[in-house]
Amino acid sequence: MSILKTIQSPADLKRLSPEQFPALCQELREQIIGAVSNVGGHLASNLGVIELTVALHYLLDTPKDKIVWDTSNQAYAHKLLTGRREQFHTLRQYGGMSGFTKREESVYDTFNAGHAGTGVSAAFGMVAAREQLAQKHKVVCVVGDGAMTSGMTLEGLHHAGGLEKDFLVILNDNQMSISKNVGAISSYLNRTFTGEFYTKMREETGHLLGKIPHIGADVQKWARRAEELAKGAILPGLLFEELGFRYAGPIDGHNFEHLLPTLENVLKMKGPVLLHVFMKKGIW
Ligand SMILES: Cc1ncc(C[n+]2csc(CCOP(=O)(O)OP(=O)(O)O)c2C)c(N)n1
Repeated sequence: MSILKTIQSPADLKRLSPEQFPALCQELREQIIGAVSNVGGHLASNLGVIELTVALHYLLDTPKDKIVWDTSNQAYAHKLLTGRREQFHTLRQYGGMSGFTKREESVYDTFNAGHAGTGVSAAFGMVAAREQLAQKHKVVCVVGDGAMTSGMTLEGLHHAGGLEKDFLVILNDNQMSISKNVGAISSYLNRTFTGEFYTKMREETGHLLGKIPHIGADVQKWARRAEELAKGAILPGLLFEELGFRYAGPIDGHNFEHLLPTLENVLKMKGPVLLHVFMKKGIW
């Protein structure tokens, strides 16, 4: 029985148990591949953010809480979970659904995007409006590593980091723009550790330390502290910390056991926070 067909809005998603999410993600992938095979579109970017999209709509209270998808070439799963499954076959066709987010199309689409690099500034505008109106909702911007190299993204981070209002930026780091990412920020992000290497190292060290009788658990605790310090030195958090953001992550963007608790935590944090998530473009 299809899980996706039972979801008319994120309220239905909240009724599922997280154990059902992998099966739901599989259905989302099948729908997206089916539609893109017919009409073309941004296949790889969309397959890469499916777990993140499910986790965000599960934890946030959209449309009251706002999600801004930078460029919005990766919003197909967002569209499928927000009441547009039945029109999905009209994607990118005359008179049909847009391939990008479009406010005229849905209350869940917060910004008419298409140009890369506009998301952080647009989302921070929504943060500023919220503060003016003394409202309480959350604002989350998902921005790719390609768009992170855009001047407007850096202006947005600079502005948000200086004003210290609650704002979550999620860096969707798949090490790819439309083709391989280039330039200084891209090499900075990838300089020393890839997410896979880092996660593996952390798991293996923890596992080995835990095996040492009597002292294993204590050593593990200290190793975790040392790891936090080392992370600051070897991972790219420093750039964002210097811009006034608290840096969290990196985490595996395809693993709900990492995604859900981490997102839950960062959504509770005060001030500007950047969560670094590693994704694989085109993952099936
Ligand atoms: C200003 C601008 N330049 C180029 C493009 C073409 N374009 C569409 S998607 C994309 C890749 C963006 O990469 P990234 O931000 O890493 O997001 P991903 O697709 O990897 O999730 C580009 C360059 C665009 N939409 N806007």
